[in-house]
Amino acid sequence: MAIERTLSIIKPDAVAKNVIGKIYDRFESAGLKIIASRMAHLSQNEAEQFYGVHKARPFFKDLVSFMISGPVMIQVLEGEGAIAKNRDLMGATDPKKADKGTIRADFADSIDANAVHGSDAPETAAAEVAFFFPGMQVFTR
Ligand code: RTP
Ligand code: MG
Repeated sequence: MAIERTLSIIKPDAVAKNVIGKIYDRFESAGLKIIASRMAHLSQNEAEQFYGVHKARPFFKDLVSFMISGPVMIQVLEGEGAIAKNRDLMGATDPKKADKGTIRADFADSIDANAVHGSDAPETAAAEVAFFFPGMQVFTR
């Protein structure tokens, strides 16, 4: 399988719970490398742009308010099949439906406060990485 990059966000609920390190350990233990990262408190405009694909959905307003409710940790993960691997580690959108041992099953409280975001396809991964890390510097090892 090809080496891919994907965009991951640790959402405000998980940052508030002080589990950034525990979530990073899930990525690293699965063979994904953190090749860029930064903490940010998103503006409403940034959150609306980032989740623009959901603009017409009934949950859009709540999603944006939640994403700007506190700081987030944003990272680029790299590894074999990184996009699908990260989605597997995350678990289902609704933590009640997420498989045991996934990040959302273990750290998320609700479908809104669901701990992590992960890109869902190669096209969205490329766009989302460029959105948060324009002109990204990569540190190989
Ligand atoms: P994400 O984009 O954050 O990684 O989540 P996802 O792919 O698993 O889910 P997606 O369909 O992209 O939805 C984005 C976020 O919107 C909220 N949502 N609420 N009430 C609802 O039916 C509903 N559906 C989605 C979730 O917080 C989800 O993470
Ligand atoms: Mg999504």
